[in-house]
Amino acid sequence: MKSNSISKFICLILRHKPNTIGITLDQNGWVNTQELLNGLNAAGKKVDIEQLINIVNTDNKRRFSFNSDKSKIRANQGHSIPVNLGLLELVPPTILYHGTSEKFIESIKQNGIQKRSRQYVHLSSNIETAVAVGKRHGNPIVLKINTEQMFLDGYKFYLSENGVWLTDNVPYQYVLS
Ligand code: HQG
Repeated sequence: MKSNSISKFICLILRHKPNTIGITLDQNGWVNTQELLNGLNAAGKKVDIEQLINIVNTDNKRRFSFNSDKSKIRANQGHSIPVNLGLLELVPPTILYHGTSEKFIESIKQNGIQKRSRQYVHLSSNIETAVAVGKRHGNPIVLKINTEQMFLDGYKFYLSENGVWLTDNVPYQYVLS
């Protein structure tokens, strides 16, 4: 199978639907690497350990991590199932960006930026990433967030292993433009 489509499928398994291939994640989001490979192959997604290592090493957003001996693997962020990633709470940059679509703006004005089906609201430190994220949903809009003020007001921020900033929700009053 092509690496790109297998990588997307692994993303689905490790973030949202592990039971599609009959596996479960532990409470920290890890699954035994061999179990993942067995499940993928049984589901007709042919992949071996070398390919999997290659996917983890070359993924453009570093979406996955192995543990130190590669006996376990997990997604670095983006989950819709509840897992505890042991994320470090950090002081955010003064400004972060959220990419969304034009069609969500009215609702965001009313309700703030919500995590929807995921565990957190995803924010990025650069505009280009936010544009790309927004494009996934339609006509992209980039919201500039006053994360400095949010932090001063007690909101918590986490940085994932692959550099995505995460928070629980962003009330609209913190959107600068
Ligand atoms: C929007 C990708 C209506 C929100 C990216 C977003 C990211 C609202 C959509 C990661 C709303 C949820 C996550 C409200 C928020 N009313 N719509 N009140 N509040 N929304 O896919 O942030 O490539 O769950 O703006 O890079 O787009 O998969 O979240 O448009 O980091 O690794 O509801 O996924 O990473 O969409 O993307 P999503 P997201 P990967």
